[in-house]
Amino acid sequence: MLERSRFLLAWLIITLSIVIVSCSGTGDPNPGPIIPETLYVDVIGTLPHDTTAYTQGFEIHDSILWESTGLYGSSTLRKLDLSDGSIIETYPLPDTLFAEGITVLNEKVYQLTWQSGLVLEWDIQNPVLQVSDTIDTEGWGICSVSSSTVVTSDGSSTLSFRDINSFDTLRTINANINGGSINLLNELEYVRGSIYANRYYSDNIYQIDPQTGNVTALIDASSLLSISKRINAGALNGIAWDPEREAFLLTGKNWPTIFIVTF
Ligand SMILES: [Ca+2]
Repeated sequence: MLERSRFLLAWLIITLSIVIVSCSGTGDPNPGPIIPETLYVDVIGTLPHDTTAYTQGFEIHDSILWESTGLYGSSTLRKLDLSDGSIIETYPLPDTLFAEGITVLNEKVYQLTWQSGLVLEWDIQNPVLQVSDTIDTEGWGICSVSSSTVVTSDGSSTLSFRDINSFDTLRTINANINGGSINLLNELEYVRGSIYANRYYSDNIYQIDPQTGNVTALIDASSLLSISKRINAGALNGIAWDPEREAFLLTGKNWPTIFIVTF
């Protein structure tokens, strides 16, 4: 009887030990997909926007809102008043160029073109069109991430980090959610260590880790434009960070409004 009790006690200890070990592992080796959080836009103000502006690039520098507008025959660089959205100056491009994204770096506006391979350059004090460089991809969006590096999009899920002096590609990342690529990335903005990209034909903005390409948040901006105002408006395309308001300015191609929002 004593032997049987000892055996049962040993069996109980071993069984409990197995249960404890199996419950106190170092973590589930396959935790499953990580779903980035969805954020929504909170509108804190609006500015009027020119409905003839086929917006391709949007960036604020020294309290000036710079805008690039596209299409052959009507592409421009524009200087807008950040307080009321009015146009201060318009700089037209040749009819053969289709303007795309812009970024301001080292007192110059760099402007991409869609399929010509040309990168344009404008001095912000005296904007006169100059060709800065060429790139071997389509030009869609651009933002500056340091004093020497810009990031460009080309309509795919690839974001290219480029040297500002040569526009040579230093490295690329693939924007993705759990390995699933997010293509059609268009206008870009770099804010506090994250790249924000809106996706063509959608009302989604993706917050992207510049090291890994992982999407860290999805911003649903579908509430911005009412159905009645969408009739003559195109896709959301335009993200500019306003450091004074600590807010994003969002607009789109031929939208009647610039929305001042927080996420
Ligand atoms: Ca931008």
